[in-house]
Amino acid sequence: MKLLKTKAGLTGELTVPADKSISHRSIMFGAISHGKTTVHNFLRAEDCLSTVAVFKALGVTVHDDGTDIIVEGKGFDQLQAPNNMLDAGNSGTTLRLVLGILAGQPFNSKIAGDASLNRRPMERVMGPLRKMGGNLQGKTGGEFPPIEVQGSELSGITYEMTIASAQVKSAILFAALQADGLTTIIEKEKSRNHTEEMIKQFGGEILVEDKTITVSGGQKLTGQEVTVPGDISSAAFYLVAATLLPESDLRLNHVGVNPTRTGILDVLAEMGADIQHVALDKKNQAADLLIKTAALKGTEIGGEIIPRLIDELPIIALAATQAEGTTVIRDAQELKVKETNRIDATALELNKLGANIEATDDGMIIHGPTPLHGGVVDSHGDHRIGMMLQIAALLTDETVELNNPEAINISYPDFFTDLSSLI
Ligand code: SPQ
Repeated sequence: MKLLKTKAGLTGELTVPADKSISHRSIMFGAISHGKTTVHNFLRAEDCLSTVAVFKALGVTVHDDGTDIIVEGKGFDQLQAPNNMLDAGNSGTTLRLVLGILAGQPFNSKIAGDASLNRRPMERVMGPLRKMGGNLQGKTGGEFPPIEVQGSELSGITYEMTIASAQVKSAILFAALQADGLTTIIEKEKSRNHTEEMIKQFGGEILVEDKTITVSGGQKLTGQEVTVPGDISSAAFYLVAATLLPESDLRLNHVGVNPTRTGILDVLAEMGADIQHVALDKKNQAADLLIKTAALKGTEIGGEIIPRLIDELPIIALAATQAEGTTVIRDAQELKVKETNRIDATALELNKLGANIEATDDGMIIHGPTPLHGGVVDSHGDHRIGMMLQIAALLTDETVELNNPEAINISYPDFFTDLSSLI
């Protein structure tokens, strides 16, 4: 498809779609709790709908009343053996977190996803779950889906994480809630903490001391009302577009600003962006963001900040192509095992449009500023690469065509309509 163009900046205001990570978890916690959970502002995008379908297949009543999603939870004990293989679609979050739930169930199950998800590594989750007593096997004994799970009883463990991953941590936490005794997780770097926060929100107990998390098994959780804030990972595309385009004046309403997710705000501030927080909603960890055009300079990004902005690195790389000087991104090897290899895809596609990006083993070196020109680019079936390329297309007067744009429906089905309303 031909991508949207603009002659000026982004102006007006927008409420970005609901947070994907929190939407997934609201269904999962609703399902394992007792009583009704009502989810306000659920993200009705393909990934989160995969989570809904998985829990329906496990016998949970989930319905959409047109405004809210209602989950009728009956606790871990009432999940039922699925009749068929569970389908996580394109969603790594669904597959990995559900493995933590399935590992402690008395029944056998099997789960897989689409071609992209079936190439993503699962040993990182299966390893710790096996240590807890889980019985999980990947395809032909390897680490890729379909994953077969035999019903097992779990025991608490102490686990020191070897990668910074909220999905691995969350899978262990779901297993820990069903295990005998205490489980302690020591994180490598602090990653998004929505699972920990929701254990508390649903009435459970969890102790978090810096990177050490302790939870006991056998807790009874109770259904809640959840309000999902806007997704900072979706807001990221507008933060960068409004910063780079001339004469922008944009307001993004009720964006989630949980500090484990706001690495992009820190990096853009360091690069010289003009982004203000107003109307803070402490209860839902959200704020309105006001963005004006600004000139950027290159920066260095690595270490503990990486998990706080991992999904935003492709759009940050685009920002760096327009910044004065060199930007170095390191410690981001995890980008290679997302929906596609996001290091290679970002460098390859942006270089087609005139950028100067070197892909490295754990990140990128971006030389800026480079004017961009037209061309034909590809999403590689990855929603975040597709949206980043649309923002790149706004930076040139020439035509940019995007192959495989439908990938964007994974997290943001209204992306093009929303963007059109601001240009
Ligand atoms: O669900 P999926 O496909 O893994 O989604 C992605 C994304 O870009 O939307 C990654 F591809 O986000 C992950 C994120 O990278 C969502 C997530 C979560 O909700 O717990 C955690 C991160 O993954 P990880 O592997 O670092 O734990």
